[in-house]
Amino acid sequence: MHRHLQTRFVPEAPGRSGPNLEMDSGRYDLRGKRVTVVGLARTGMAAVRFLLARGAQVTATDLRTAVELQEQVAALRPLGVQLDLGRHTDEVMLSADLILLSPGVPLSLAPLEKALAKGVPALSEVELASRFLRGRIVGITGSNGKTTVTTLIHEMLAGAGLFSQIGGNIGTPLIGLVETSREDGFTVAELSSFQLETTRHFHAHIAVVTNISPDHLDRHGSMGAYVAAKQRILNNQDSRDWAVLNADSAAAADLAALTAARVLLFSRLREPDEGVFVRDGEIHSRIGGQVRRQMSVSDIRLRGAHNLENVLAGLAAGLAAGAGSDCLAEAVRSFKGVEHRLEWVARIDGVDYYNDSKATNVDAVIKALGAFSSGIVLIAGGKDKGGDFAPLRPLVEDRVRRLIVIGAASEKIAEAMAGAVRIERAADMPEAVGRAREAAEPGDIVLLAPACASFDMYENFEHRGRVFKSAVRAIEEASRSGRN
Ligand code: UMA
Repeated sequence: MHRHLQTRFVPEAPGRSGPNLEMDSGRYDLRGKRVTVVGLARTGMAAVRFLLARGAQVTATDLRTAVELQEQVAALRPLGVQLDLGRHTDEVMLSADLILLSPGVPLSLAPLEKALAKGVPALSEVELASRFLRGRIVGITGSNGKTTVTTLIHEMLAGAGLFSQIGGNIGTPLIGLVETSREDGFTVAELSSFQLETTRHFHAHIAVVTNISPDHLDRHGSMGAYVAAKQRILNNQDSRDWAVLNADSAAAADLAALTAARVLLFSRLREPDEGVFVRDGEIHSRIGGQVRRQMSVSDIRLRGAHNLENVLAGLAAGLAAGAGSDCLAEAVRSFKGVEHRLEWVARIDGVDYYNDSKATNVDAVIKALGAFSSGIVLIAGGKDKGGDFAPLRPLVEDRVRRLIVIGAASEKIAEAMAGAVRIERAADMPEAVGRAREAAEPGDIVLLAPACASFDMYENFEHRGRVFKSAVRAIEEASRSGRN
């Protein structure tokens, strides 16, 4: 028997008098309904467009002013959208038939609390989207690894010849994927606790929980409330569905008791009764009691134990979706990870190049260095965030062959690492990559892991990562054409 999971929030008051939102064959009938959209960034803009196309009367409100939201105002005014900017009033919430929340908007807003108390329904855009999306939803939540697992599952399904589209917290609001969704296809959705907090009918045909550890406690107030939001991903599942849970994360594995779906556990450390696991360096599945070898751990290009877990999660979801083992193994072999997160770029003359431009702090660089045993040529530096580089020293001493520093923090890093490793200075990224190439020996790793922000030399970490990759590609080209 399926148990509805409780949180402190009841998104739609039962028995509320007033317009019925659920007339259109289980979907919300939005024609003529007064809908207030809260937040006008990516989610809000996509939601407004969706609501207008379905005949709703839309009001949009945002704490930012009309001056700050010039582009949005210019786009929405001609469409007849009422705008209430620079504040959130009681009126705009209380007069609505439905309130649609952007994920970044907390439920604790005073006017919103008043409206909820009066029984005005408030939903996340993910809830609304899920009522209209055609086909099956693969929902991925968790504290870490969501983006990697979401991307991998999407690539697995597409590689198996299935129709798959990707969105959610990863950046594309789900509401914008309704039009392109297909009855015979999948929508692979990264879901944050913010997006899940106000779901009601949301139904994941395959739900994945990568792991659960403390996060976003400022918004949710307590670990209990955070977990309660995450576990809503299992609501409304039935015995035809699948829940993919991490056996090595107690808080995630405990959720098995809360779903009516078939459970697949994944584990690096043990062999679950049903699920995906590692035995002697080989990844196996056991589904319906049948053990099957799927691929080797060495097929995974991504480094680090956390990435092995991510692959196990993706594989379990891929099997649940019905993709063939060969296609899944091929997708893992060619999966380079998410851009700028320990992303494999190329192998040139036996040296592997990795882009970890997202490693903007010392902790992230410790993780990156931990993913390789030795022979690392490290490119670091950029805009110093005021942190202490000293914690890097033991790993640098142990694993780094040469350190190449760039950007404003060059001298501070060089000082902190003096005597631990040979250090060189480079004026820009192409020079740093060139020096790294000279220093690296076959079997080595060239790693961009800056431990700094990028704003001294680049627009953002993505820009820095792209500059690194194009410098690597230039070397690759030159090497191929024999010029080097
Ligand atoms: N706003 C208000 N009132 C408030 C709070 C915010 O009006 O009380 C307004 C802001 O002024 C702004 C707008 O709301 O104009 C911002 O809304 P938003 O923060 O929901 O931003 P979106 O661009 O719609 O992005 C959201 C997700 N953002 C958050 O969850 C904070 C994006 O996740 C997501 O990619 C996108 O929807 C599409 O689904 C980002 C994120 O940081 C990447 N997620 C967190 C994380 O990964 O840790 C959860």
